[in-house]
Amino acid sequence: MHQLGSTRSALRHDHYLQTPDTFVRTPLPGMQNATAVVHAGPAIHAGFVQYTAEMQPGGLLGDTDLQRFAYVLDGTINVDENSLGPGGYVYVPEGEGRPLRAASAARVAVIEKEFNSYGSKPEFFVGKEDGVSPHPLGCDETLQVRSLIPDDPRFDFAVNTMVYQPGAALSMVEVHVMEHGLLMLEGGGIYRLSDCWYPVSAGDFIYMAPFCPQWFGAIGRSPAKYLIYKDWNRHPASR
Ligand code: UGY
Ligand code: MN
Repeated sequence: MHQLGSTRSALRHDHYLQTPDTFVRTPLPGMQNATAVVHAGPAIHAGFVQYTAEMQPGGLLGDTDLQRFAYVLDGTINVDENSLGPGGYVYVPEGEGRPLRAASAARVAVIEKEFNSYGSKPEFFVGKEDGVSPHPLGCDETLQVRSLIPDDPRFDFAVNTMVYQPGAALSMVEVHVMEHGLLMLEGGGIYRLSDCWYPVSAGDFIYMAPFCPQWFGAIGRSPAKYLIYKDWNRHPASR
C-alpha cells in the first residue's frame, strides 16, 4: 500500500537514509537468479560499492575484479569448498573473482572496493561472526564491537558489527575522515546524521560521507545491532 508519498528515506549532501519501503531491485552483471538492492557506489561519490544480494536457491553472484566482502544475512551460500550460514562472511582479494553460489534462498550484504595497496595483497579468508571476540567501544561495556576483518595494515577497509544494549549510545558525536556504509541488523534507535535526527530500525541502510557528524542511541527493549563499513589503514592523501 502506498503511504501517500511519505517515507523515512532521505538524501542529504553528506548522508542518506534508505529504508526498505523504498528499495528497488536491479540485476547486476554476472548475477544469475539473484537481484541487488544497491545502497552505495560512485553515483553518490562513495569510495566503495555496497548492495544487498537477494538470491534464489542456486543463484549466483558472478566474479568481480574488485575486492569483495560478503556477510550472510539469511540462508546459506557456498564459496569454493566453504559453506556459510547467517553471520558467516568471506573476503575475496582483488582479481581473484571467486563466485558465490546460494545453497538456499539467501540474502547477503556485499561490499566491493578497488584495492588501495599498501604492501602485499591480503589473502582470501572466511569467518564466522560468533567466532570473533567482542570488545567494548572505549570503556563502555554496553556497546560491543566485533571486527570481522583482521587487524592487518594490508586491508584498506574495516567491517565491524556493533551491538548496543537498550539505552546504550555512542559516547560522542563522531566527525571523521572515514566514510561509512551501515546496515541495521536488529533493533533500532535514533541516528543523528549532520543536523538531522532519524528514527531507524532493522533493515535500514545509512551512508555517511567523510566528516558527516554522527551519533547513535539505542531505544527499545532489545539490543540494536548494525554492520558498519569504513575505509581504514590508509593515508588521507591516498583516497
Ligand atoms: O567505527 C566507527 O567510526 C563507528 N563508531 N561509527 C559509528 O558507529 N557511526
Ligand atoms: Mn564512525
